[in-house]
Amino acid sequence: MSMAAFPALRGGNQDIALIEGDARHSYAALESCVKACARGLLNGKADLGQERIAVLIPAGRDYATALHGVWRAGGIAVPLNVAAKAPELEHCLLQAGVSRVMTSRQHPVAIGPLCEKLGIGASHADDTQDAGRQQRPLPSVEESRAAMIVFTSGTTSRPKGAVLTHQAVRAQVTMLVEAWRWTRNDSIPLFLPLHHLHGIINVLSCALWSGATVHAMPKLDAVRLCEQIAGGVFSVLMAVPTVYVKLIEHIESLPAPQRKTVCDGFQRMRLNVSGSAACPARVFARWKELTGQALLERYGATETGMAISNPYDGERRAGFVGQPLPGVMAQIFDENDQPVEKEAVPGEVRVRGEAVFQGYWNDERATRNSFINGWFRTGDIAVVENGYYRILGRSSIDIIKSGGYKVSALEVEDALLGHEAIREAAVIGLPDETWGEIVAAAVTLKDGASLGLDGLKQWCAGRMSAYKAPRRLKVMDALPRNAMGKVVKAALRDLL
Ligand code: MLC
Ligand code: AMP
Repeated sequence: MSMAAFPALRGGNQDIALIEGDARHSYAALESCVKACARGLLNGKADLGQERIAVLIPAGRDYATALHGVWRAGGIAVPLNVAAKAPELEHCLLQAGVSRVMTSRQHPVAIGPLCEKLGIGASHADDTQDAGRQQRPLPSVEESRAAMIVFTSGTTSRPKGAVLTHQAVRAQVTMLVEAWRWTRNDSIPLFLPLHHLHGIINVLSCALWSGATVHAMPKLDAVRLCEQIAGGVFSVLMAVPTVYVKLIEHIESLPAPQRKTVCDGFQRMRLNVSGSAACPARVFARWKELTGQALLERYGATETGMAISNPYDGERRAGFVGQPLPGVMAQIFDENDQPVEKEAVPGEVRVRGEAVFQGYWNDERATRNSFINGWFRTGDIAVVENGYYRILGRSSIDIIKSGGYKVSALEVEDALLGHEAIREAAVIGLPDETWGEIVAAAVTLKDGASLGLDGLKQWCAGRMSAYKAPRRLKVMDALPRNAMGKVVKAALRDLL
């Protein structure tokens, strides 16, 4: 299909698109920043021609400016984790062949030395205003072109870049806007990171497509969020289960009158959504008891966008993720790659449709392995019961979900082997009430070496994002191995 990339900022000129601290940015102001940014990036060129531009900016006007600026100029945006450590950023920058990193003067991220080392340019999203004065036309970008590379961990050690076209982005956004009834009257807090689809698509892009208002927050602050919700500031909340656990803890700690005001505030909202990891039935039940809200749980992945959802109207079932969203084809397959038509028979969830990604950037082999007969293999095992999907788990023990973040056990193991005291390392996820799973490591040490959890945490701090660092450590004489010499991770779970 050849169509121009969607405009995406669809609020009335004077409507407020983004609130950031005391600053309120109208749609008209954001639109002019985006155009200026795009012209600055082009700097006289007609089209960026799929140049990869990293966006390393926390939530706020500069992030939206950079993302849309890159799109309008014909580039591919590569949103990166502002809290990532240098080795992680280096991997993504090199893997995606990034030519320039956009940062924000207001929220600087120390990327200078790394850019210098890699010979990559850096510019501020709000620095391009002068170049932007020339009123050159912006390119017409076909929908079939790539819009974004989003890095995601998998069963390979280092994260892979999933390529999403403008068509896929539009399909993901319009599907959710319709399914969850977004309108310009909506108002949503944004505290999730903006290098994953949950923050980028479900919160920011759906809101801006609908002409709604996004309140950008530097991080989750349960106290402040609950105060604002008591004050009726928001109509919609989208979060990972860990956030609901943290909100429940906070609400339960409040004195009765204050607790009632906060719970009444949540009750008045039109929608509370949970996703990115399994929402435990007890969290669903407690949230309903406290706030009267039946959490709408949905299921998705970086490669597919949101795929399966409980209904807006109708029964939202605890422990279930609902039914395929409009436009999404989802199907359970058995080990022989045959579709499972019967209820209650488990198999792998596979997804196809307009919203699904194109492939992994520069990784044909991984792309080939992740599709079968046009279906994307999610690696998640599910059953359908009474018409609703229920996710049972993952086919690989090497994928951990912690606080909604996907962590590759192999990536953490590779990193740990760089520690001078560690001879062997095996990493697994352990169940945890707050985080869903936490990262745990079993290691053997080199002769005469010693290692404690605090020392390991300190060592990890400069080398990997906090959510990947092991929270449990077991030093062993030998790792449990099978006859083939492979570590038996299932056995490790019991030992840890
Ligand atoms: C942080 N900590 C963790 C942790 N993350 N501990 C265990 N497991 C983790 N995953 C530790 C920190 O090191 C710190 O410890 C303490 O917890 C508080 O950290 P924090 O960063 O201040 O936590 P907080 O701000 O409360 O963040 C919690 C959170 C965050 C849930 C908001 O984890 C988050 O934004 N998760 C969302 C990830 C996401 O968007 N995933 C979507 C992927 S897309 P100490 O010792 O220093 O105090 C996808 C598709 C789909 O999955 O379906 O959506
Ligand atoms: P990511 O690669 O970070 O996009 O994570 C995608 C993965 O998150 C999926 O493959 C699932 O394993 C998991 N996931 C997302 N939503 C849910 C959910 N509602 N219940 C269980 N798992 C989920």
